Amino acid sequence: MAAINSVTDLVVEGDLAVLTLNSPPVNALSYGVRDGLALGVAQAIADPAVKAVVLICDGRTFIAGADITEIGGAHKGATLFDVQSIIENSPKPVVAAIHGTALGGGLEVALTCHYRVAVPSAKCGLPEVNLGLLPGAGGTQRLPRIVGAQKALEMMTSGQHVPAKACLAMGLVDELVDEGKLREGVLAFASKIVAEERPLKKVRDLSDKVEADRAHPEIFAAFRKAHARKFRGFLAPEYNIRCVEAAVNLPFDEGLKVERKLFVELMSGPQSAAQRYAFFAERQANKIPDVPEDTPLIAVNTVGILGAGTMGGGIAMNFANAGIPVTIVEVKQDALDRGLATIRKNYERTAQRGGITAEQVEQRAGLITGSLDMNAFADVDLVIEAVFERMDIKKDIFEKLDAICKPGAILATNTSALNIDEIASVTRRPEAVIGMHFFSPANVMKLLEIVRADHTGKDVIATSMKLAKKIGKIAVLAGVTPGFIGNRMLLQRQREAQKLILEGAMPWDIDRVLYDFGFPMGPFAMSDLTGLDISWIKEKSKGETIRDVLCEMDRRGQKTGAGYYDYDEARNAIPSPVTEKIIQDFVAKSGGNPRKISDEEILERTIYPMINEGANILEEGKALRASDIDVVWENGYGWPVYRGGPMWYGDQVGLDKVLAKMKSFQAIMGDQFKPSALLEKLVAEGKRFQDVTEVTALSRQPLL
Ligand code: 3H9
Repeated sequence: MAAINSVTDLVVEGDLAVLTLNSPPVNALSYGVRDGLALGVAQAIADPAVKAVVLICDGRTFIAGADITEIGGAHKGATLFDVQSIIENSPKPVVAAIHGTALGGGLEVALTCHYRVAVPSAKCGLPEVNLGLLPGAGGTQRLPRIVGAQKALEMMTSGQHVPAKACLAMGLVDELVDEGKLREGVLAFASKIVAEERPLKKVRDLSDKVEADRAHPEIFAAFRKAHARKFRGFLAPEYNIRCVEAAVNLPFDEGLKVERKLFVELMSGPQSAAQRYAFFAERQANKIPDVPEDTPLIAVNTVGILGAGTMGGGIAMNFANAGIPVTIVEVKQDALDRGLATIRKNYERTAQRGGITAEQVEQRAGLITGSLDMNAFADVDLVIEAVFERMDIKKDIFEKLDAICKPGAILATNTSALNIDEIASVTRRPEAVIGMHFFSPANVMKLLEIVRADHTGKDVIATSMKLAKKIGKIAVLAGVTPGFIGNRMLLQRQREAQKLILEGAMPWDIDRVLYDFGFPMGPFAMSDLTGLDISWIKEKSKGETIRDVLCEMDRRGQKTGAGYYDYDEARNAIPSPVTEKIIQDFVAKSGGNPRKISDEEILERTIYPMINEGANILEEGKALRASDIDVVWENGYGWPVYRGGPMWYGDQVGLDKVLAKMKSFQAIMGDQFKPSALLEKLVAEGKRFQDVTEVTALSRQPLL
């Protein structure tokens, strides 16, 4: 085998040249890979013995895209367009051999090859939209020419990874070969096209699909309308759509120009910067400085869950979905039956929507069994407690679990606020105790806060982080502190939102500002959805808060047809004159002096204290890094990903501005706005949250 460079090899076998890329972890199109491709294909073309060229990758995947770390940076070596032009204009057929994932620039390279072969487990996609981008190497023009505008729109705006079988059906892949036999399969395929003297198929020259689409311009308006809610606030989906429109309406090279212009605009804009940051932040969150990659893992083949309520049931579904059997224990038969019935209903609903098959419903529901006896946990590898948030109850349970569970089992609590060190203290094995804070609905929400207590074992942490990935969650490590990362910061926003309505803003003013900022809904609409009476006790209510008054009037949220808002038949929220009057009376009674509050103040009052609290959390070592806090907010609380998370947002606004505002609020309203010492320090040193690379108490290393 002849090395082209450190990441590319070329070998000639008979009349076929095989160009192999090996650039771990994902064969991204870094400059070395681009150079290797350009030189390798050129060399194969120049070799008179070669009749066709095969492009194949070593390692876990075909090319997974451009190297995201290089995007927006200075250019080096051959461009991707040079590479594509050499491949597409090759006088000898070039065949892409796909395993793992052909994504983004990777699929775009494959689309300049004349044929594509894949193993059944492979997937293809253009996920640039998730990075706030569009496929910028001709993908927006070539994909619609193979699969048509509708499918191209779906793939490009969802970023979905399409399984090889579906790719074959839509013509994106020419042939599937046996799993594990990609090399043999692609060589046989290449020999066949040489023997049959098949033509050089250039995707750019295909026209039947786009010509047919040209007669149906209405598909674009319909597509925009159907996805308006999902795309709200994001630039990239709209730009992807415009590129497909260009593919349908313009000659190939003109379409490429549109693609380039829009790509450059997105690449240099703030949304893509935030989304690329979010991509790496999510991956970074898995790295825990004092828990190395090779920490031995505990095998988790069975799981026990205590509590069959909404939370327990949702948690159970995650494990069943991943093929892990679950035993749910409840105190009473009717509660257990209700819990299991809800799980089945949820699965059936997913099946009705086409998410899973009827067979999968049975398979998954079948993995979840119920019991009334905690002794059923004797042999499970992991128990997750999901009962009431009361310390005395939790302590009692953990004492029992300690007595029942086998040595080595992980004992987790789903508490969202209680002190896990205290819970662990009642066991003889505090090293086995950890927090697994799922978010509601637990089978849907991506975030999992993994809470490390004082004595939690490293193997327990490493296992919990890995397990989170296995069940499709995004895990972030937090330390023990009231509310952990997410809820501790949320409290700041809730407090300010409640204060603002006593100062003159209406709930819908606050909701509108936060909705326009990009949250799926504001805090008051959220309260109406979850119910105002959560942890409200009728007998103890003294009408001391707006919420008390609303609950006493039986305005407890959507479930009672009214809360902060009124609701029409279709559950549309309507600003309520009743609530407005309640607030006005309340303010008048307490001697308040309502004033006009600007949108700017609403935003700063609700968001800046959260950023400040994030700084406190970071400083206390309850989060490892600022980006972990951002991952929590994006995946657990609906922070718009195109704004990167509260800490990233703080950096963009400028920490000096955030600090100055906190100080001015503090001067008027007191120490709830006391700036965090870390915020002060960063501003004094001209640094950002992103510069806080070292971590604190969580891994027991110094800050900054
Ligand atoms: C693009 O192509 C633009 C073009 O259209 C236009 C150009 C002109 N670059 O996710 P994992 C790293 S945009 C750099 O944990 P998995 C990742 O950070 C790109 N690094 O593995 C991680 O590093 P570490 C379009 C990358 O098995 C390691 O690889 N493509 C890239 O769960 C393992 O990643 C995409 O958006 C990259 N492109 O999932 C695909 N990709 O170990 C993005 C990964 O240090 N990638 N890394 O933390 C993915 O979706 C997943 O990584 C993949 C593997 C599915 C491939």
